[in-house]
Amino acid sequence: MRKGSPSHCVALSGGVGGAKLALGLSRVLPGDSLTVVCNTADDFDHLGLRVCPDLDTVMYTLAGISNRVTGWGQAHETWSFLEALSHLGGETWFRLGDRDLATHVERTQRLRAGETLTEVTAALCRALGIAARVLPMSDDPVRTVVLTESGELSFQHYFVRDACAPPVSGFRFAGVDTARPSPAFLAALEDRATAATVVCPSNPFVSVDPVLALDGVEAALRRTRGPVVAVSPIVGGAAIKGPAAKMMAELGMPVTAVGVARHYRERNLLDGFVVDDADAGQAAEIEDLGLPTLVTGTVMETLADRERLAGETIDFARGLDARRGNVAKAAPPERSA
Ligand code: FO1
Repeated sequence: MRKGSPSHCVALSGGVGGAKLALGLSRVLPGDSLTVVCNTADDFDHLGLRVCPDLDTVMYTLAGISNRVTGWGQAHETWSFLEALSHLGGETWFRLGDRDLATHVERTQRLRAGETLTEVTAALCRALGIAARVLPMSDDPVRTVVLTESGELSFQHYFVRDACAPPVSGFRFAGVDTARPSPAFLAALEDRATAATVVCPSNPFVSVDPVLALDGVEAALRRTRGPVVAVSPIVGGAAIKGPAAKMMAELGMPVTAVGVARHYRERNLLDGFVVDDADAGQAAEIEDLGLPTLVTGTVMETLADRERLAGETIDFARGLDARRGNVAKAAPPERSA
């Protein structure tokens, strides 16, 4: 799957951590050999505009215009719109920069004109000069609802307005029962040229699970020709960014790479798992779950880190039962109590 090879790779991604690995993958694979499927359950309508944070983080990262300090939004951003809105007494808890605003305006216009989110995203990617294919998980609305002690919160109210403070007891994905996965997403998984699927180091509960919850996705992942490997978002008992570790603790799970591996393995979705050197001591336990495990540096500070991890992850996937073909994956081991 190195440059020059015809093989294709599918990456499932949330925001920041996923986008970093997607960038690495985009740089070690030929331009048309990567499909990045983004969570859209963080999306919401704000100030009359459709905001798609994970799609935008991935797009901006692949286009080289992401804000590396915040992890979301664009670099070299200005805030005139927000300041003017504040002056008028408008809602400013969710910060839309001037450049970023153009994306939401253009997306909203196109959606209102009847384009699908897949079509709009393709147009935005073309305009930003992105070679990889970036897809929303669905063209239909799915919205994460966070279950907390004090009731249900919409995702952005939980995440941004309340700074992830309320303890969580679970999640539900409103709309997922009727939403269909993006046809291009399913086609990519079914494509015989797809040699590997990478679950990026994104939040398992609110970035990856919404994708997996779409009708037909788990079955397509079990059928896809190439191995499915996940990179742990938990390193040394903490999340690199975001509330994944806090959520695991609140849900009563061990805050470990093993905890993440179990979460996916129980659904029989993975063929391999990647953990950080800091968690090398957990590799044997993950292997005991039936998951071959690669131990390597997964913290992506530099571009070189992203490229190295991407290259190692696809080499690892390539080394996993490349002859599996359409044979169904083995059943997961019995759950331990
Ligand atoms: N995250 C914040 O913590 N504060 C913000 O004000 C904020 C604004 C924002 C604007 C556009 C956008 O695409 C993303 C934005 N995010 C912001 C990130 C967003 O909440 C994402 O859902 C999370 O990063 C989770 O992926």
